[in-house]
Amino acid sequence: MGYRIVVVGATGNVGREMLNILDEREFPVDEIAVLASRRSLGTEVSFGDKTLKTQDLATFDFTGWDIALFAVGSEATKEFAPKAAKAGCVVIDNSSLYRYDPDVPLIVPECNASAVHEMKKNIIANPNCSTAQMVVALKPLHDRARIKRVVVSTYQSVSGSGKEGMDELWEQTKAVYNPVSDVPPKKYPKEIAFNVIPHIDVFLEDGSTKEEWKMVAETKKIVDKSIKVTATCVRVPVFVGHAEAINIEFEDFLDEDEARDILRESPGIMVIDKREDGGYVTPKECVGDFATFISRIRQDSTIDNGLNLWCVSDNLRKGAALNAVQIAEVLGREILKKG
Ligand code: 2RA
Repeated sequence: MGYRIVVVGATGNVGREMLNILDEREFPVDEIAVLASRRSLGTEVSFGDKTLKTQDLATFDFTGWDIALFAVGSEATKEFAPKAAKAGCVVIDNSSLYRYDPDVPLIVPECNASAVHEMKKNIIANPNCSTAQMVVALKPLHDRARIKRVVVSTYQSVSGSGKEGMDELWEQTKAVYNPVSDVPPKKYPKEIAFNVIPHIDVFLEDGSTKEEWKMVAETKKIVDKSIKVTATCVRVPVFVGHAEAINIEFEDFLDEDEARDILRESPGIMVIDKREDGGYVTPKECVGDFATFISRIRQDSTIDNGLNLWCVSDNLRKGAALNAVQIAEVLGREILKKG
């Protein structure tokens, strides 16, 4: 016996990946419903070798359904997630709405799977894409040598901001080779083609952006509230795949070779780390993979207990859809126990 699953926001980048990953990981699905806003009503989406027609989120009854994977914005989540949860359907939400709610566990299964037992609202939150891949790498190192401080610079692909972001990069790039057609910035504050933009989400009082604040707050909630994090989040002209340059300061010295061995043995991680041409992973190579790739592991000799590493992952997968499905797998094993 399997689960009755709902995918909310099934026509977006993340919703479609959720369907792909449910199928690829052979999640025990007895029945599946795909929901979309009225605007996308009736759109067909693939689930394995099936084609499903989207139903109207506004009128859908979640009663009798086991798990709802939400891949819609905070506004729609705010309206419909409580309804689903009240109807007895566990919500796994990819928006930022519930991530900082003390009554809602924020989960990356490789780090804190047991937090599923802390659910108080029948809702579980999925972390921000840039956080998810980073904490997969931090957790095993923190368990070995306790992390004091993390300095991270991200190189985030345009798929993080949805189809519009991808379309803008595509149109602006074409326009560079076809001067007659000018494509002014719309989704982003400045041109993204052949450029990088040090601004994701809104600016906060202290001069950081909300995307950077998310990495700080979520790392503390998922791994350890004592870890100090400072982030600079940058949008880059890449379609899919986030990359991060991570500098870590530990309480105790951790040798680079031991760090490499720990990461090699850790769940969800693939270490590709050779000090030669091409001995590292780039975003282009991570697309479609489940792994969080780690390269460029090396001591930071400017401080006593420092380490640098390079972290790359498919932001639509580990950064969103895969992590959500992995939470559903834990939920099934630990709580719902069907399937
Ligand atoms: C981004 N992390 O990359 C944000 C939302 N997915 O745009």
